[in-house]
Amino acid sequence: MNNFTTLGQFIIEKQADFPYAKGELSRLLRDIGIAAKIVNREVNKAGLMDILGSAGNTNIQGESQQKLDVYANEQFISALRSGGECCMVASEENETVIPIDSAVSKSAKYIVAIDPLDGSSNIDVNVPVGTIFSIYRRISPEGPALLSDVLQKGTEQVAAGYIIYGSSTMLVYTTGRGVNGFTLDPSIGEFCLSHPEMKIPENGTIYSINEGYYVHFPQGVKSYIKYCQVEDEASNRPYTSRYIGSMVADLHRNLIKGGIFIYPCTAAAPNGKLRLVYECNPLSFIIEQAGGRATNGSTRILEVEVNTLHQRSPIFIGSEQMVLKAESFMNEVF
Ligand code: AHM
Ligand code: MG
Repeated sequence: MNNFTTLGQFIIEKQADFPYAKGELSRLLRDIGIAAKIVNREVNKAGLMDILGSAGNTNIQGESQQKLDVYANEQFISALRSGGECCMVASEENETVIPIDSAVSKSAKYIVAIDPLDGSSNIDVNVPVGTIFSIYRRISPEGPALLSDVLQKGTEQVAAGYIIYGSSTMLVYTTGRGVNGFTLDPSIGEFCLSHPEMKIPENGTIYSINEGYYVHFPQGVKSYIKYCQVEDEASNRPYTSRYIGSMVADLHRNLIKGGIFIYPCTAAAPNGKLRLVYECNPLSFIIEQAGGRATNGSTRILEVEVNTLHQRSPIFIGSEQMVLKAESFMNEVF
């Protein structure tokens, strides 16, 4: 018998860390894990099937939606609906929140914000894509959940995680007590603990940013990029540039190897591109729990006021020393 821990076993063992927990959060995480396996199956088949390609719709951000986005969105929502532990879902793919008012979910106390398939424009070229999720406890006392239940600051997250559909499929999550990573073993269909207590190196040599937009970046970002490219033996510069264009994959690599990911504001996108609620906050929670740092250039991402569901934010995230260095350039007066 192999000595491995499955995601299901791990979640149940960890429930003991929360003395008052009744198992609802554990069940919610388990539901997300099950939906992830279903989505993984379809993502793996993408190159073979007609499912590949644009569904012909555009999402509310005006971006063309791939069929797999729609599929993943449906799978996660339906898993959360039938699981009974979630009373409202907020998704990148839906303009407004999706209340779940089935008989079982009415009294459920958790809200899930999700980007069901991040980086989906990469699917047709076989580059890793990801799912990002964030879990909050509802704050409204009773009745149908309210929009304000999901517009909580990132510090209020109960759990967050991502799934990377890559050369292996992994689920990485935190409940605020460190970060653990599980790799899907396709032969048994289980996520197995492969990366216990993940820690991001305090410093690194990889910077990830879409340098194609260089001319549109704020001066602080331009100066930091130049800093990364200058030769300096003591600090291992020049650094390596790596940008997949699929945030989960870029972040996952940097989490393991050490690095910084930046999506700043640009002239055309004054608040950056990435969304606070279901992209920046969950990934920042994970990176902080792994010992890293995440800010918008000056303020901790998790403390940014959330006003709207699809709010965007610039982000500087990764190894603590690298993010601090980038911030120091952002704070310079030019
Ligand atoms: P999406 O949510 O529409 O897939 O967009 C998010 C993705 C991130 O995964 C990635 O880091 C970024 O967009 C890439 O954007 P760009 O092509 O502007 O560099
Ligand atoms: Mg996205």
